[in-house]
Amino acid sequence: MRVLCKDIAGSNGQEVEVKGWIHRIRDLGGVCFIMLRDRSGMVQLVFESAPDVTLESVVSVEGTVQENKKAPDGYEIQVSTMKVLSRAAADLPIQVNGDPDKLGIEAILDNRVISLRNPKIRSIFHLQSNILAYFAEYLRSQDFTEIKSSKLIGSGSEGGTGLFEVEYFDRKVYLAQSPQLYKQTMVASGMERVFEIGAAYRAEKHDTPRHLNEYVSLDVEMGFIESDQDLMDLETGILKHIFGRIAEYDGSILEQWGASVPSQEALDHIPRISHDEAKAILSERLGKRVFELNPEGERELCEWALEKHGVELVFVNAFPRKKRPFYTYPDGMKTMSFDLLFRGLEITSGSRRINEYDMLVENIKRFGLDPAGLAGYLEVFKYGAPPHGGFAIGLERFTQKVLGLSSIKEASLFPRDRKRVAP
Ligand code: AMO
Repeated sequence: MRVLCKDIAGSNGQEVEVKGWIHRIRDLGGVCFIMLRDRSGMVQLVFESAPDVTLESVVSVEGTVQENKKAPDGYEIQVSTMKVLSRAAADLPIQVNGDPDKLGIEAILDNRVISLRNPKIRSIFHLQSNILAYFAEYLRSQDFTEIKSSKLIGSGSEGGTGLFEVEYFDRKVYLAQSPQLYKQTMVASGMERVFEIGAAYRAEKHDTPRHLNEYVSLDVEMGFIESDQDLMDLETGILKHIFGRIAEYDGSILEQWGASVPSQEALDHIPRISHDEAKAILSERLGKRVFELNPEGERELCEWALEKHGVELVFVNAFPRKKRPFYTYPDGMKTMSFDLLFRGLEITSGSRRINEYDMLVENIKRFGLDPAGLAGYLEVFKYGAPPHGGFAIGLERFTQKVLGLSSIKEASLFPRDRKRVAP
């Protein structure tokens, strides 16, 4: 019966079968060491002479476990038989068993699936899978229901960012920029508390280390809130849970990347400052008048938060009305909205929403939009919608910042940017 590489340790003298990929071959003449890799890790195989096999071939091996202090985990397998299940061609497009930093992002993405054979690169997506589980786990514990809304929409929700048009039989629809309007209506449906994990599409032309044209949005929407403060409380709870779980279960991945997560104590002290305060802090620190929060400002504000509050995150709220989408609840000339910055990057936007029909119609017009185009959404607010709000965390940005990846593209399995639609 097959055992995993990680389970070899301690089973001295046992006959085992392991299956996996050939990671490294070291032929010393008279003895040949091969590292075999499976999903759990690696084990050293010992042969009397070099077998006829290539790097990355898939094999099935039988042999006896032996203790050997010089072997990577203190144990190795003396091979009796090896079967090649799938022979790899010798011209590997990238080196799998080297340091991923030496490969370069374009080579990694051009050869995405082969690049994932490298355990360090693959670990990004094991962590991402866990982040999704921790996010859902916390929200379910708070009585949130998971929804899946359509990604084909009739009108945009996030003014200022482009839409991808899709031919839909005899008319045009768009790829969803966000599940925004659906998640709000689900609060009004009586669900009260919902979350969604799904793809979001942005037809933005920039090519930056923080933008994708398709990303995964972790969306939350909650009814019966008073203000954006309730939402920042909820997001703090989510982050404490996710970071706590990562620290508990994903230490080996953090170690591979030389990364760490904020402590539970630090997360109790995330500062909440207004957009005006943020600009004042930045003007003072940068020695020039700052009018808006740009990437340089986001980095500097996180430095400030770390110096003053001992935490690498900062909430910025009370953005001006014109800077936020039409659904955002106004508060004088400002709004009940916020962003969360983490290690120099915006990872979340959120707000209380307008839940009063007349106010919503008026605001839609104020933004130069046509209420008729949003009729289905608007109708919901005519018939009883609670005060509510929510936010969205970008999965790839979050992963990027947890592990310290230099580009967001490294945190997307199959990133889509202006040039890349394959693999
Ligand atoms: P916003 O447009 O700010 O807000 O997006 C929320 C979060 O999603 C991520 N994100 C992106 N990640 C990668 N590439 C992109 N092009 C990209 N655009 C956004 C970021 C960002 O903070 N409907 C609102 C959310 C809400 O109010 O509930 C919205 O979509 O991490």
